[in-house]
Amino acid sequence: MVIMSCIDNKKLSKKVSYALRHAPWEYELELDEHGWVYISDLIDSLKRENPGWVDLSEDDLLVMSNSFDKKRHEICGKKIRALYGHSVPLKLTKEKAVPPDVLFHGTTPAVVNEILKKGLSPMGRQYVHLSIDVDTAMQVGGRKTKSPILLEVDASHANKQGVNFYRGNDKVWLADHVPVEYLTRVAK
Ligand code: HQG
Repeated sequence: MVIMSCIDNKKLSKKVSYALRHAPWEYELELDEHGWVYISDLIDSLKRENPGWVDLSEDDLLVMSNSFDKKRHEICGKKIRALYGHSVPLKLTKEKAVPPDVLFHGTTPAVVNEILKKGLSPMGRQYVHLSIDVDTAMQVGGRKTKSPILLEVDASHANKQGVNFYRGNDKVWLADHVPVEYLTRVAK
């Protein structure tokens, strides 16, 4: 027998990202220093908030987190965390990692000149978000403009000269700040 789940994975993913990236306190959750919370606590809170999710289970979260090309959440044992995107006040501890030689950042015409003066800053989030390839970067920029601007990041030199990088998922890398000397605007 095939059991059909009526969970809207996109809606659930957005809610989980909101709780784990931006406002855990609204869900009576406290992130540990690496961003983890107990899945059972998250589920209890989501059930209380949304009558349509009274039967929400750990399996539903697992299915949701595996149902997108973009891996936003990680589940390990009894815990879940967002892999990137955080804006909570206490900065999460991430392990430094050696990035690919080149990374990309998609942005908007409105802010590109500012970035080319001051470098890439995290703005409303804890880390700058970088993409592993051009297509991903253009999609990220395309969330905000019809004409995304592509920046190439010389991650290899930046890293050798002391800029810290951290792994987000297989397509997203994070950094604290990327100085302008490592950025090149690419015509696209
Ligand atoms: C810009 C989504 C002015 C930066 C995406 C960007 C990504 C500056 C904006 C992830 C600046 C911040 C993150 C400076 C950077 N002056 N503007 N010095 N430095 N900026 O949304 O990278 O689908 O916080 O170019 O796909 O756009 O939610 O970051 O335009 O992976 O999973 O400031 O969020 O993932 O915007 O996107 P954001 P982002 P999800």
